[in-house]
Amino acid sequence: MSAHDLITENHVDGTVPEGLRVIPDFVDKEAAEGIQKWTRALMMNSCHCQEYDGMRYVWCGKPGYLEVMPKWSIDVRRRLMDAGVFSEMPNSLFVIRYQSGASFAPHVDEIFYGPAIAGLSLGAACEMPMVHTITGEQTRVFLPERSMYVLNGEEARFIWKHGIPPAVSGTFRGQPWQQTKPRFSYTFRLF
Ligand SMILES: O=C(O)CCC(=O)C(=O)O
Repeated sequence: MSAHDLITENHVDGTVPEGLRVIPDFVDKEAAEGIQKWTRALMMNSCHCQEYDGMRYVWCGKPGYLEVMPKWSIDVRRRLMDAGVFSEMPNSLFVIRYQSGASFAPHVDEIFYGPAIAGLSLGAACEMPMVHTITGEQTRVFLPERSMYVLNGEEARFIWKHGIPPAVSGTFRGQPWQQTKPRFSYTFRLF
């Protein structure tokens, strides 16, 4: 078992879908602050943003070219490529701000989004449950602030749904967590 497997297992309660990885501290505190500063400015400009059920979101790069990919993302995207998650630099970034209690229904990302999805979490921590589309088996995934999750490989990417429930607090492996600030997610794709 590699260190990577152990890291992921610490963040999963249940079966680990093949191709799921959770990498804590993917960005350091200083980088996280810079990214959040950029995000706050972007989110204030409402002509770039859309709203849905407590979520405010923006696509950067593909699709739509609402914004060019941000400068800070170059390092993150390069590291994802170097880690073998993507074959090239991801060309799409989907940024979401979740207000307290906002949720994203369980789903499998469309096939045209490519074989890998990677998501950075900033602000509040959350759980991202996964559900097997055939057996209904559920597994709990915990995403701390500054962690990166990766869904690639057939199982994690296409056989298990993922989503963000409206929970604002909970206990994961005996550790309580609570959202006292909004959560921001940054989803990278190559398509
Ligand atoms: O908030 C998240 O990290 C999940 C985002 C997501 O599921 C998606 O963009 O498809």
